Amino acid sequence: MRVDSITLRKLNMRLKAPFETSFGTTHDRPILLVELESEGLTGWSEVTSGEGPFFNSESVDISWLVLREFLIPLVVGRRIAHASDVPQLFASIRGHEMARAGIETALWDVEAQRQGLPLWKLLGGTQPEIPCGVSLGLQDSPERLLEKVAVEVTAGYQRIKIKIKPGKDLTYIAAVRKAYPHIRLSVDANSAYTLGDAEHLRSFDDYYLLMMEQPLWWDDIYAHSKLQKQIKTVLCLDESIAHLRDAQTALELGACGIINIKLGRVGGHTSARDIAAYSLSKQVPVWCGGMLECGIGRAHNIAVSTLPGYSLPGDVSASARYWVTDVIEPEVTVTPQGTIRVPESPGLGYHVRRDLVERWTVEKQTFRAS
Ligand code: OSB
Ligand code: MG
Repeated sequence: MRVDSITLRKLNMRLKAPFETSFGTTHDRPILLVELESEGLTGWSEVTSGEGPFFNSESVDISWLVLREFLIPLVVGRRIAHASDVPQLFASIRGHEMARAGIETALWDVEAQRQGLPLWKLLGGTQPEIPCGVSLGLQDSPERLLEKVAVEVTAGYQRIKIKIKPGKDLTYIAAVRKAYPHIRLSVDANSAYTLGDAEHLRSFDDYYLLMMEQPLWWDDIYAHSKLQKQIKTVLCLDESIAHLRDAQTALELGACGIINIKLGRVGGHTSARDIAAYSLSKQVPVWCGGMLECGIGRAHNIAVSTLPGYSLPGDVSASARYWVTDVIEPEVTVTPQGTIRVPESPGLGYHVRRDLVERWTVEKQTFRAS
């Protein structure tokens, strides 16, 4: 596949409602899209960095700079046999997984189209229907949270994850568990606690949570291994896992019993697939996390979720939960059983609405081979 050109675009998209985590609130979501042209085909992807370096060290503007100055020059004009060869081309760049994933995943879309296959099948996916969960941001009161949970349980979602932080944890968890004794419930702290909170976190054991996601420092796997020894609730790592070696470290140290795989955070489909295969070999379940993506990132997440090892519902939910109008057609919808039926057409399997992409673009730059 010859990479003829790459176009970066920044879009401003407003979430239907603000999404609050322990590290901040997002309402206006800057969306960074990659459009990769190769021999008459167009691959699309979404760089999942946020508005600032709050989730990991990347941001939309930082990713744009790394793409423009370092990553795009390595691929534009080049012939690349397989999208899975891209990580090796980027071996000289450290970090910036979300920026790297932007190019790699767009090329996977091209490769799937070339072969006339849906992307999920090219990746080795085996599940034509995937189980879905939702992630609920921090709420003003337990009552307000219960209203939100009711909506999602009624819609059929198979797992409810609630965001927590110190001061907004036990009373919220207890309220949801009391109202819903049988749902699959998990919590996500986005690194809001320290090891000094171990005793407090142990009190969550009473609520038979499916998991507790990333309670401690974003970059500290060892600290999580110490916490895991002190609590019964299974830990899940999100922020701490940027590549396969992190997953190996985490499982060898006993730092978690579940891994959240985010395509951007781990650098793309090749890395995500390696982590899923490794986790499966260790009988550790994985699931696909979300970064408040528009339809393009959502479509890639759906493809990821079909792989062997994704045995828990992910944070991949309907477009309409976040967006008044999404940039893909059809929008992502969820069945009353809380599943997504995976598309069968080649590539991403969703049509990108260029009219909307153009209308919402606030910055654009195209790179061609010189
Ligand atoms: O930790 O999973 C997270 C959103 C932004 C940053 C971090 C996280 C999240 C979510 C959103 O939980 C999940 C989704 O996209 O539906
Ligand atoms: Mg998380």
